[in-house]
Amino acid sequence: MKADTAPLIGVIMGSRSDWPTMRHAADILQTLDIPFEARVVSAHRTPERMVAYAKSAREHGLRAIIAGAGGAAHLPGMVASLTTLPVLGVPVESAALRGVDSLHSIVQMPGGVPVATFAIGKSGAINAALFAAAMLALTDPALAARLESWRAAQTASVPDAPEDPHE
Ligand code: RP5
Repeated sequence: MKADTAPLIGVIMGSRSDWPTMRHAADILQTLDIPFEARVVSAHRTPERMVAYAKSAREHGLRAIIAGAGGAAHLPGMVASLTTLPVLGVPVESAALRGVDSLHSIVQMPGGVPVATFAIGKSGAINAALFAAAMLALTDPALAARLESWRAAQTASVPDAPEDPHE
């Protein structure tokens, strides 16, 4: 994003190893021209960075936080415990348990501290960004139009046959 554009969405992740998944969220935000920032913020390895980030997120101008983590994926829930901004959790696919551990860690929040939880991996990252866009579009008609165009282009890109008859 342009350096002079204040971010509206924070894309955070527990490790640089999560970036191949979380970059799909960043790509969607970029495509829809939504200002965002991407940061590594680990619940376990950098807990004080996590607390500072979550506590300052609203005054920093963020409207929502997309948080991805894998394995013992406490980041989205811990961030949600520290802010009332919407937190969108993305379970990153782990090597040992293929992300089912991440999904269960993120989705099973106690009543009172919500995390909107998406699918494991790339689809979850894409949909978290689209969901954040839909939230922002409620009060931004220009963004709503861009989101409509993105969906129309997706629809137009789907072929109606499984193979090209000319191949
Ligand atoms: C989690 O541990 C991260 O979100 C990541 O998905 C997982 C593994 O991290 P690395 O060991 O690859 O840094 O905190």
